[in-house]
Amino acid sequence: MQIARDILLRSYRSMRTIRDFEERLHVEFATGEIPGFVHLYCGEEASGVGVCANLTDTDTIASTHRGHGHCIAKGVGVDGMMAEIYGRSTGVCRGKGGSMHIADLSLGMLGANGIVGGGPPLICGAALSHKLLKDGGVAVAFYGDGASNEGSTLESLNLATVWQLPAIFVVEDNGYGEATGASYAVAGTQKARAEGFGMPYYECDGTDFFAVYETAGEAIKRARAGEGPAMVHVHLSRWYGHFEGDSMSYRIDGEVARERAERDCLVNFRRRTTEAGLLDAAALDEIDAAVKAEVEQSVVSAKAAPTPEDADLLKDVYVAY
Ligand SMILES: Cc1ncc(C[n+]2csc(CCOP(=O)(O)OP(=O)(O)O)c2C)c(N)n1
Ligand SMILES: [Mg+2]
Repeated sequence: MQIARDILLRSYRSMRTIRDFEERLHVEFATGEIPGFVHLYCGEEASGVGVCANLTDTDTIASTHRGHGHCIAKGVGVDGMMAEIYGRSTGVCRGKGGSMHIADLSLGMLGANGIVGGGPPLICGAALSHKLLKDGGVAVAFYGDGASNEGSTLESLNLATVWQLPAIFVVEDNGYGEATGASYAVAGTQKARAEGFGMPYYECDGTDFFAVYETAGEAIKRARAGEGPAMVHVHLSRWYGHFEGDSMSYRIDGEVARERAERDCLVNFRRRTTEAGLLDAAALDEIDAAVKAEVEQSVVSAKAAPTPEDADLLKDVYVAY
């Protein structure tokens, strides 16, 4: 498949932005200035970006507790995100959502979610709305191998087929739910689950942007054409702890180092695009430098921004319909 140069450049920029944003948060979180928990998406960048490169602003996504990457992939700006994670009033949710409830409805980013298995039901609602409004939109839920065991997820697979929704279930399988291995905790296979609910199953290497883009693209294309839901099972690896502060004693020696050395989506993307003459290294270097400066600036701005006023405590929290 030939992918347009502008999509390649935009996708590389998105993956690089996620990597730098998360690596920077890893450092910043350790200072104790960031409230709450953060769960980093490093190592998983090609999944969110490969899926979202097939989406428009009309399409909707629901994310997880590990949501920064999905936000960036859907186009949310790093300034508003960093300020949000710092709990500042300039944040994309005015500092009231934080890392685990960061959202930007104007871009169809329905939110990170502290409830494991919370995203799949949300996209059934969003997909039903796309279907009834006939706006051509598709709704995508990202969820983990752990969340794949939640009743809410299994009910959503059922509902999506019953209602023939333009809904895509992206299982981001990093092999662990907190410290529990998927090989221990997940019975049967994701494929059997999808097929058991009557929807097609796709799978791909989540560290290969091209594989994710093409595989998710097929599922999204058929959903957009009114052919119903699908599951996309993405195999990937998380490079940091479940949350920042997790010592990862449950991972075998050298496991993460090997993943970093052999399955780095950015390194693989650069090698593939430059060797094939699709992009030149200078263009990628330019993106690297621009993103570095952008992320740096987002930290400076976030730290300088005010926290919300006490008087605004209940504003922007509840929506009256
Ligand atoms: C309903 C619910 N149960 C349990 C938790 C605690 N919890 C937070 S993240 C997590 C593991 C999720 O694993 P997975 O879905 O594989 O996502 P990953 O962290 O690997 O990205 C658990 C059990 C929660 N937040 N919500
Ligand atoms: Mg997991």
